[in-house]
Amino acid sequence: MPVYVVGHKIPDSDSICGAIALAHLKNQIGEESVATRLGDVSPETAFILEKFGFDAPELKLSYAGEEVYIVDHSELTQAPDDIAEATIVGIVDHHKLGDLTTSTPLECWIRPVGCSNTVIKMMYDFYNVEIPKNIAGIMLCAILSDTVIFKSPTCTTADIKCVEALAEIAGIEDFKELGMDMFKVKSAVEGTPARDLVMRDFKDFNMNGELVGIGQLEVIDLSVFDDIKAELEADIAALKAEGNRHSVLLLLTDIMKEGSQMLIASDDLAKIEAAFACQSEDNKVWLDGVLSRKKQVVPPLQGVFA
Ligand SMILES: [Mn+2]
Repeated sequence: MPVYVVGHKIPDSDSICGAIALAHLKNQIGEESVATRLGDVSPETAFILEKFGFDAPELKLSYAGEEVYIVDHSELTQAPDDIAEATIVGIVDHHKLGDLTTSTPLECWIRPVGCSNTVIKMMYDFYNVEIPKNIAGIMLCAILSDTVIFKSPTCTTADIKCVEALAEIAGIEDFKELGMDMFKVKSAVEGTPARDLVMRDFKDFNMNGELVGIGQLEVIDLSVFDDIKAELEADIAALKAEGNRHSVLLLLTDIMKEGSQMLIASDDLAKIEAAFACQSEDNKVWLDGVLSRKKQVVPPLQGVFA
């Protein structure tokens, strides 16, 4: 039976490209592996897969009785629903350590770098396996996406060196231009239903027993939201009312101005304001310099929920 290599729910490019890249590596070292996914691929990921000639990994939601290698998360809320009935054989990640646990020993590749694919490149180097051109291409794109073309505070020297090495393998001369092409795809939000945008890159976090959902849309100019911001605000309020979340936050990130407008729907607005030492207006606030959910948004929230 193969090991299924799977990223988080509502998969982003790191989760999809990472699953493909890691499954390839595992197959090369004699461990039969299949890349899978927990949801639809985003337009950005579709752009990457098409550019380098890959199909999306197989959609697979249930893993009971299977062996699983987890990519790009270690949170129960982001893992397959029946992960407790699966055997986790490994985790490759670059987020804070979550609440997944195991009953058997496992392999862990967790590093405080900008992208899981940077860690996967370290795994290729460790096993001395050559990275095929097209896999180097998708890994490079995932790193440019996660690090916002190196602008994110999560970006490290290791990520930059990794992109340079992968660009060499993939034969990509201007990787920054490729990065901008990806963010242009991400910025095409017109005509997409508000709920689809809210959920496009959405993660739930268990904050000391309270569920907090945080979505993020990274674009090259916030004016793309001018006509739909009211709909987005109404939708996060509706999403909160439908479920059991304490708060739903949506980050509208301007990658050129390097900051985010946060839309807030919360049972306790003052608590959210306290996390960021800010004053919101109409449930909105501009957070200058904030690009990273994992490094600049989740930790201060965790602080106020502790
Ligand atoms: Mn990632």
